[in-house]
Amino acid sequence: MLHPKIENALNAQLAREAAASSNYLAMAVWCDQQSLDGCARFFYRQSDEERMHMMKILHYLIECNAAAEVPGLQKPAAAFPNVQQVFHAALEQEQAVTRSINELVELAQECSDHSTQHFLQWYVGEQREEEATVTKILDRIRLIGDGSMSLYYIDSEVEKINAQVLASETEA
Ligand code: OFO
Repeated sequence: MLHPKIENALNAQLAREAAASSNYLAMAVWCDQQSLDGCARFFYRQSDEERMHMMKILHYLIECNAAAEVPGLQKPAAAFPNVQQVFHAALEQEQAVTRSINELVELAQECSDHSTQHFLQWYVGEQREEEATVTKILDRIRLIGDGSMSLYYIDSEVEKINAQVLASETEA
């Protein structure tokens, strides 16, 4: 049986993952509408991943015989000034999720909940990878600069990073 504090915190995290999925979907749509196909693919995949993160928590709560609440969603931001800002928003979102996962781990430690600590380790690793990937994309965007061909090169670089992420997921 989960401690009520853990049950509440996991439900809050479940809602954060759902919001992240919805935010990424809006980013994907924006990129798609700008014909940034590589960036759109990146965010569609991220949106699917965040939904999977949400579902993992949902199934964990059910497995633990705890309450699992399906969250309501706020309308995500749908307009962005440029592609750099989309990836900045993505990094900020990942950093916020990392903070909340770390707080959850600390709460599970305080409650001596070894099962939840073990469950959360997967998220700790996932957050490290996701922050690293978005940081790499922002570094490439900075290197490419904002010359006339920059959007084309940025999109091609993101497409390469998509291929690398997919290859590493297939290996795992
Ligand atoms: Fe990257 O947010 Fe889920 O865990």
